Amino acid sequence: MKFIHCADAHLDSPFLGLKQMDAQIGAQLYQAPFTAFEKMIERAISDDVAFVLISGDTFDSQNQSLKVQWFLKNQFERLQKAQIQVYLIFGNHDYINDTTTHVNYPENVHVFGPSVQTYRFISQEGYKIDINGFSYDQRHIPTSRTSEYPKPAPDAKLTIGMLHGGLYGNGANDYAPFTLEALQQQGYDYWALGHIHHHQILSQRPLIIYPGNLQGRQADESGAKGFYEVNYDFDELKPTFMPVAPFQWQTLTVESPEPLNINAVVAHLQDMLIAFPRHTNFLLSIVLKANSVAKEVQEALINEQLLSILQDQLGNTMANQIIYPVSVRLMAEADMNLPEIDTKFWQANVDQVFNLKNLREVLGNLTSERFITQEFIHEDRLNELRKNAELKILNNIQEEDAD
Ligand SMILES: [Mn+2]
Repeated sequence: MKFIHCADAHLDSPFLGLKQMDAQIGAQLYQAPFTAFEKMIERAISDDVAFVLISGDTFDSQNQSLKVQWFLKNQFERLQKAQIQVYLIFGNHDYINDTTTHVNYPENVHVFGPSVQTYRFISQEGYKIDINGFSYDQRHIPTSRTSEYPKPAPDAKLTIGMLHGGLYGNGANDYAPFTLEALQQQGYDYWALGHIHHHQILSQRPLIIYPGNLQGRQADESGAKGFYEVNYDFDELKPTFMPVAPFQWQTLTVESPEPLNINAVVAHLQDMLIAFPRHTNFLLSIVLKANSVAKEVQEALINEQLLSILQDQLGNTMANQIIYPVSVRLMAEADMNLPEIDTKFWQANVDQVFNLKNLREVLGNLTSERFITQEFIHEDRLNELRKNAELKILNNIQEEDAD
């Protein structure tokens, strides 16, 4: 018997913050989470799995759009035809509210409510499998919910817990926090987690697994994305990671001993791309690391011509594969060649100038728009602003030196 465990599909993600992206590639990227989900469904059918566990954040937004609901209904109907069950919890992104659920899902879909509940699945062989879980009914769940999960039933062959949440760590955790020990001591065989977008096996016995998202949404969600297919021979559980993301985010660092000019940047990148795998598309965050960077490259970084050039140059190198730069920046530690006194002054003051509070103040009333807050009140934007300011200062200093 097999089952699939996925999470964090984030269907209908707007993919914010991608500047000057080619419209066609942008459209494919928007479609990518849907494509990844369809690939997962195809795999479920071709491998004849017994059921699919979906551990939250299937929708990107708590306004579960009709478009996504209809898409899911169609996908779930494909599973229904193949007699595959679906167990679905909602997470902090798609938490249940009064306006949720307008589309009726087929009968093979079992949705968990806000209290922990149990669905029992009977395998073809007659084994009883219990699946426990709950859905978010609010954005934040600051208290642990693990104590609400029932002990395994004596007649159950296999017990699974579904949980959208985060490990207790250093800071606050508003997402149904749990400790590894609590999950391990529950007596379950498999914990189907969701919420963290990086796939990882937290524990082997019992298996406690984050499948990660089906498609990375931004540069820091790099690497392969997909789901786990779990083989169960009624003795042991064997999980296998299955990558399905049409696009993979990847950071590429261009290192050069010589001053980096435009020819060197392009040549280094083209060399690196030769070794790239061909099975998926790549969105590149390019980082330039060199002792010095030619002035025209610095200027092209500021006015973003460099990104345009690299998109033109690298975007069409491979047939049937997209390798597309989405950002290019200097490495933070890059030697800016600032006079020492200036560097000290800059570092002492930079945090007082470039912080989220100031950014919010600059944007004023605009921050009442949620999409503006999401797009601009962000560490990434602060870093960009800071880098651009550093480059402008650097350029002015060099011009002064030249005078
Ligand atoms: Mn989440």
